Amino acid sequence: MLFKSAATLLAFAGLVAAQGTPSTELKHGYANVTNLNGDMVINFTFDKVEGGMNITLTGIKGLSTSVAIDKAAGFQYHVHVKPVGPNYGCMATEGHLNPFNGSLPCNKANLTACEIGDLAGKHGNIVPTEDGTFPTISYIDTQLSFTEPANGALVGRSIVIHNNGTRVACGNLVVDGYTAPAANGTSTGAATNPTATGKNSAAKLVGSAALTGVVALFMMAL
Ligand SMILES: *[C@@H]1O[C@H](CO)[C@@H](O)[C@H](O)[C@H]1NC(C)=O
Ligand SMILES: *[C@@H]1O[C@H](CO)[C@@H](O)[C@H](O)[C@H]1NC(C)=O
Ligand SMILES: *[C@@H]1O[C@H](CO)[C@@H](O)[C@H](O)[C@H]1NC(C)=O
Ligand SMILES: *[C@@H]1O[C@H](CO)[C@@H](O)[C@H](O)[C@H]1NC(C)=O
Ligand SMILES: *[C@@H]1O[C@H](CO)[C@@H](O)[C@H](O)[C@H]1NC(C)=O
Ligand SMILES: *[C@@H]1O[C@H](CO)[C@@H](O)[C@H](O)[C@H]1NC(C)=O
Ligand SMILES: CC(=O)N[C@H]1CO[C@H](CO)[C@@H](O)[C@@H]1O
Ligand SMILES: [Cu+2]
Repeated sequence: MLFKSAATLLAFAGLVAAQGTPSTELKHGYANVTNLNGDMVINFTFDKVEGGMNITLTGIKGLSTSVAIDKAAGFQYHVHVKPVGPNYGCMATEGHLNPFNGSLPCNKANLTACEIGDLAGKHGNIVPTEDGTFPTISYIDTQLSFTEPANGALVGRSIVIHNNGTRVACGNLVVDGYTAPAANGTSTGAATNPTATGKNSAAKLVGSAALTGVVALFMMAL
């Protein structure tokens, strides 16, 4: 019991340090996450609330047992550091949002040890259903912010959905009041390659060079 409280306190202290001064301007965002055909879809909304970010997944379709290779673990999803690339290449999104060098798999009992962009690790994978539909999923994430920290903010990022290592759908995070760089993509493609949830400790907002090498080094299947 005592140990548990101590762990909670530590985690809380970590969060306070991580979040910094909250923005009073950016409050709402969304990500329209799809595959190429639009038959695999999750609509994400992000609302800044007291205590963190209210993340809601609606209109979920296409995440069915028939398309899932790994049916038991289901679909993982993360905030990735870069926007979706030309032709909606999900690989262009590079690795996970991970400014504090968290690790995989996420230990839910100690969120400070998780990658902050590891939404599925922190809040649960989406285990496929037979018809691929789900009721709305909603939770508060205590670590994510539109603006903080500068190298780990949500603006300019993307969301990627995986199954058994393959990137099956992706979409840019669009934040009201923040002008994202021009997107190159027009529709989302399932990645042809398994892989690639690299650690991105050096991630900066869009435009960071020198990242590719880091990602390549840390490539791992998920
Ligand atoms: C969101 O994705 C769905 C499915 O691909 C598409 O029908 C819809 O037009 C998209 N909306 C926006 C605003 O991109
Ligand atoms: C989070 O968003 C959902 C969907 O909009 C809403 O139903 C829920 O009340 C919100 N929760 C909080 C704590 O704001
Ligand atoms: C998903 O979001 C897009 C853009 O906001 C919207 O056009 C579309 O109707 C939404 N679909 C569902 C099923 O909620
Ligand atoms: C994360 O790791 C990188 C590379 O090893 C290091 O430069 C950076 O200071 C680390 N950041 C934190 C918050 O520990
Ligand atoms: C939680 O994780 C952090 C970062 O890895 C670590 O420093 C800390 O000791 C962990 N706390 C507990 C209670 O395990
Ligand atoms: C779009 O493509 C151009 C030309 O390849 C590139 O300079 C730019 O960085 C790309 N933008 C994004 C958001 O990927
Ligand atoms: C359940 C399942 O089919 N898992 C597969 C995931 O992908 C690896 C290759 O990366 C296969 O070896 C597994 O069988
Ligand atoms: Cu991912």
